[in-house]
Amino acid sequence: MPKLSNVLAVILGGGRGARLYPLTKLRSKPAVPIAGKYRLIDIPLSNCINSGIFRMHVLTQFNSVSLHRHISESYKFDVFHTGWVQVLAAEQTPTSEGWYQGTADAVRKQLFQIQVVGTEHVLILAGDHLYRMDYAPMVASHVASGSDITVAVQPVHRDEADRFGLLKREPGGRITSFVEKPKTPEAQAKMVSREDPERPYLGSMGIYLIRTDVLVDLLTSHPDFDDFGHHVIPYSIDRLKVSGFDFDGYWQDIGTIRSFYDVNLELTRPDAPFNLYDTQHPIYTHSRFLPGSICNDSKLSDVLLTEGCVVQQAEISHSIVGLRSQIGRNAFIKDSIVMGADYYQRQRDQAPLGIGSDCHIEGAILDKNASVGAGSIIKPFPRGTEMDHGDWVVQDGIVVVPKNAVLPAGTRI
Ligand code: ADQ
Ligand code: ADP
Repeated sequence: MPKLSNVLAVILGGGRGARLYPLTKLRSKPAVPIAGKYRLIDIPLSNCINSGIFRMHVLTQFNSVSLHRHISESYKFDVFHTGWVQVLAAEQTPTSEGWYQGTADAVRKQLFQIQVVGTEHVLILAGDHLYRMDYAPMVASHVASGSDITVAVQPVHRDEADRFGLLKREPGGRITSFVEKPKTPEAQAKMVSREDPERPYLGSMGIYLIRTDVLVDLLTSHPDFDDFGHHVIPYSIDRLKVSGFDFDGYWQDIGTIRSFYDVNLELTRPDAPFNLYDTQHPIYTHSRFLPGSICNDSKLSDVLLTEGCVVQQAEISHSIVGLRSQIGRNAFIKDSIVMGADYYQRQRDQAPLGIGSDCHIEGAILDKNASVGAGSIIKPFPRGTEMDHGDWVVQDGIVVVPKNAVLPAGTRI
């Protein structure tokens, strides 16, 4: 087995985060809360730690205070350990103007920081995927096959061909053709490579293991390559040894409000495809020392209830109830993500945190520290509806109440 200490992980923490707006209004994408108590960044960081990769860079556009605080307070390696997690935010330097232009440009702008670590390989990961993966077999396959680049691959459903980089492989695993998100039926038909009519394509998971010298050479000699999927991978397949590594576990892209909503709510079922209760491969996060949750005279079914909540005479189904949530009497909550709060009480003259009494909340995402006044009603819109009301937003039919928002009593959405 090759040594995992020879691999540096580089996690792409997101561009403008437009597809997850307004969850990204006040924070960078990696800091978006998931499953009631974690943040998106905890997923790839935990996978790295559980795989034995202890050096991680997180590239992000926003020098977000909450991301820095989360990482520095949650990922403290002990003095006998050489690991670290470093946030590298887009910055102006003498040689570059700033803002990352795309995934490859983000890596290019931090090449110096990547090279100084001195590992032989760089593992490039996305910051918006939910999956549990041991990267060690991928590293072993990459080294054994002598590949310059190894791409993690999964079968792709016939309806999703335009969302992925599709590829074809020869029997030894080498990738022979690659098309980034083909839009036309003709272009998609050319990429069929599997017998299964439901999942006829093989797609890139956007996870790349690259020899460091190859990465440096590719990005410095092609300053116009801004994106891995559009530029680096298609260019490399004819000129370098690029292989596909099969990953058959659960894996979901959560880059849009709709996929974020669906994937979170799937976690409310005891047989959820992503297992948060795997003690061998835990998902790490900030340890908060919160008390247990109190549920008083309430009815809960398919609810992922986290710590520090107070639920009073409420009826909640198929929902996530995040940290420190306070839910008032006679509230009805269905198909919703309630992210909870950073604290229990606001200043004395401000609206109380949480969901007031007699509220009806359905098909919504309530970001942290939201205050929903008593008797408010929120119902979902038809799929595809987009609206920006200011105090709340509708994305693909899902009502999103932004962080710190205050909805007065009797609000109707
Ligand atoms: P997408 O996921 O659509 O496709 P992209 O939007 O480039 O690709 O995002 C990849 C990752 O990089 C995401 O985690 C994103 O947040 C992050 N990212 C994007 N722009 C960034 C920037 N400027 N700075 C920092 N991080 C940034 C990719 C591949 C496809 C593949 C899918 C699988 O291009 O070939 O099939 O992933 O999901
Ligand atoms: P979360 O539950 O969102 O992970 P934390 O448990 O880290 O948040 O902290 C809860 C809140 O307490 C933070 O959002 C922030 O408002 C405040 N907080 C925590 N640590 C600090 C700190 N070091 N400095 C200032 N505020 C902090």
